[in-house]
Amino acid sequence: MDRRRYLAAAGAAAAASLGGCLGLTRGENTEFDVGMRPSSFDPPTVTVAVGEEVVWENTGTRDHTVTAYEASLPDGAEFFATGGYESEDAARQAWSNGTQGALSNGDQFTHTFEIPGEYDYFCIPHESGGMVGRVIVEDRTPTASE
Ligand SMILES: [Cu+2]
Repeated sequence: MDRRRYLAAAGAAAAASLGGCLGLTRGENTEFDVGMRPSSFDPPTVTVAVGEEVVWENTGTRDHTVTAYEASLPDGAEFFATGGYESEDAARQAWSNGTQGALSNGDQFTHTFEIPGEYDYFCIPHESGGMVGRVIVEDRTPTASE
């Protein structure tokens, strides 16, 4: 290959890898904030500002849930769970009645956090394997990068 061709190819490769990096930054072409491995959330902890939305995506092949630990919710905060259940009990019940509320590969779940504080959540089928996560909601204005 001649030198010009080589440089063009190298440039395209550099641009592609740079794009991959930017894809992981919140707000820069971000498709989701939290992915899912076979038995963990990735990353397990995310920090957002009040009023921001968190997007989960099942990036793995096993079914998972995103289910809030009701007892961990800050006062006045809304319960959240895949499947739209209104309580942790209802979500657990629905899962045991035929894996209702499951997020399959490529499915997304979003929740907007309106009350500051720490929110712990888990995946029902993999809770015993330690599949838990936390959303920290800070009482501040979102920065431009978010
Ligand atoms: Cu899971």
